[in-house]
Amino acid sequence: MPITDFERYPLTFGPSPVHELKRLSEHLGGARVWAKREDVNSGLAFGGNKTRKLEYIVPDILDSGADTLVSIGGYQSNHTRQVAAVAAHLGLKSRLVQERWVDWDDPVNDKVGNIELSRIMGADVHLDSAGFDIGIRSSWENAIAEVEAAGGRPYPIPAGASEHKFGALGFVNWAYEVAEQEKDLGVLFDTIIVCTVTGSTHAGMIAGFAALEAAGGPKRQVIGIDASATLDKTRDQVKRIANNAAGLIGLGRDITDAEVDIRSGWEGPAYGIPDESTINAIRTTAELEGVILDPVYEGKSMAGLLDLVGNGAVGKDSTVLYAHLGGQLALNAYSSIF
Ligand code: 5PA
Repeated sequence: MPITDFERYPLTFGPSPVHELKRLSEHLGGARVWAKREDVNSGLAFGGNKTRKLEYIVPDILDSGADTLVSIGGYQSNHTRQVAAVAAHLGLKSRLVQERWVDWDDPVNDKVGNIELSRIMGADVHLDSAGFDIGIRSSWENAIAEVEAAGGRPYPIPAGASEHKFGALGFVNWAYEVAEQEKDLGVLFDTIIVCTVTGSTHAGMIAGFAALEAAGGPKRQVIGIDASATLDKTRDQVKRIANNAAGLIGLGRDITDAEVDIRSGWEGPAYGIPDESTINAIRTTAELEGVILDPVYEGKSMAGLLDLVGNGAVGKDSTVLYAHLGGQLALNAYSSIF
């Protein structure tokens, strides 16, 4: 059924802002670069891409009669912070598994930023020493079982809300929102650049833009920049989720391998660890635009954008939309870099 027929529980302010990055575009001497800002999309604990995904999951949460949201991420997970905020907003509890996804020795890594806010919002935060993996984890399954054993009614939300049946719908709708905003602004974004890790953000965009194209819309390239450093796993997951979303919205065909365009080279040495290109992208965007990016996700996708536009892989006559998905709170655990 069409995306407009899926129930959506409002958690965001409405369409997220779109604006041009004029000084950055001048600096690159070519493509016009714009940003669409999920980092300022909501008043719930600074929002971000998961808040948008959760809008399509909350109706199912409320129908289920659950009293506790159970989710998982790294110590500095943006996702679990947004789950904690949505739980507070709905009057539910949250139980969060925070694994040591990043081998990062900052002494406040498990204390400040995202995890601090989750604790402030009353989440039941459990640290776990397991390393990074975007798949389904036993620690998360155990947490669900523990909530049940204690007489609670858990609602499971997987990492990044990605492997959830409705996980990609928020970004299917994002594509439709872009198409509306283009009309108002009189621009056409031929290239979208998005950071990809657990996959449902990118997957939703792929399915959404494919449906728009099938309805007579323009052809665009949606380029994912890998920040997982486990590219094959992320690519499989994006394809699977995009196909699921395509089925839900009645695209009527499978998503092709060519549509799952995920580029690597900017993921750094590991998930959560920035390299020189990440730090350069963060500084460049901050100094030229006053726009803040994080070292785990958006700094990496911006590093990809700067190189792809800079080396002509994305043409100088392109109009590029950079999806800013949030994540700045993690900067609190990376002060040593700056
Ligand atoms: C995240 C994810 P996907 O996981 O949907 O691919 O999105 C990648 C992404 N930008 C991009 C920001 C700011 C993000 O937070 N974050 C995860 C988290 O636990 O916070 C799911 C990994």
